[in-house]
Amino acid sequence: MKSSAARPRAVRLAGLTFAGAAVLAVLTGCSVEGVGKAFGNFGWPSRGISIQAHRMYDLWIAAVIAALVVGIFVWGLIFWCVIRYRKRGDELPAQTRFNMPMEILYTVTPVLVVCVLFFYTAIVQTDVDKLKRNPGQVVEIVAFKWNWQFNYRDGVGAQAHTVASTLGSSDVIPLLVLPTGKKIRFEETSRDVVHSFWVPELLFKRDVFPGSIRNQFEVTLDREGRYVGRCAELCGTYHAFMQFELVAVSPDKFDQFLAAKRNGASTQDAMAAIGFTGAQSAAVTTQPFNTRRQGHSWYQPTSAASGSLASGSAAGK
Ligand SMILES: [Cu+2]
Repeated sequence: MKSSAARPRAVRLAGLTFAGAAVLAVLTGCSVEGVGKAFGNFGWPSRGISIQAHRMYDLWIAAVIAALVVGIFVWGLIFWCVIRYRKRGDELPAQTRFNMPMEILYTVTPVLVVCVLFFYTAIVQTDVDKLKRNPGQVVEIVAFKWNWQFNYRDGVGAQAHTVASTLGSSDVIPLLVLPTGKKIRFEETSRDVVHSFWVPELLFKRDVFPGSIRNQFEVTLDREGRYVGRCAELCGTYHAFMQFELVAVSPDKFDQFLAAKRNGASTQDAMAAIGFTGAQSAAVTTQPFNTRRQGHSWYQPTSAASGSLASGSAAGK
């Protein structure tokens, strides 16, 4: 039987638990996005430009909020114990060995926390990895040392045909023009070594393997714009030169772009046909690196700032 003195403490503990739950309810009542924005995304790079990226973002923000609620509750208990049971004299307090309910509580609770985190992670991961039987657009990503080729396909799988294609070179950054609002299937293959297809704003990258392995993934873009893409696997000397640009446009504009490409237009002309004229018809988020790797193309000391790091790195771009 518990003593009557233990009851107020139990009531207080229950009160704290209730307060923690109330804070959680208030926080989850607000939009996850709103809370995330207010706190600098809690270290997450951005909300991304695809529906899949938003789900990963929401998982991260919600996990941090839950961790903070648990953390604040535990810190509260710690400080409460520190103050409530601080040393008041030389008399040794009552020595206890263990408390079975407490032992069970602090074993079961972390297991529950891990289970909840695992549950939601598995749901989001399955969702992000999900492939549709009939995606809205299929694009084959061909990586090679050291550039990219993007093939617009007429179906899924290696047996489908390429209907239009964009090839990058040392002088021209390849543009990957894609529609918003459609599930886009990426099918990856490499001509030589392992590369990695990465658009930071998608919050996603997947390795590109040579041989028979054909990695796939799908995204649904929901924000028009132009975003830099990179190779994220150290693939050799000019790995850093493997840049491309993702151009997300409306479905109507994409159809016009693809029609122009199918009629034999260059990517730049097809871009001009959907309103990206002049300098806008080429990449705007990145530019080709200087491939002439001679001393003077990397480092040109100026008379004004001779030998400074700033002038050296500017010359190297
Ligand atoms: Cu690469």
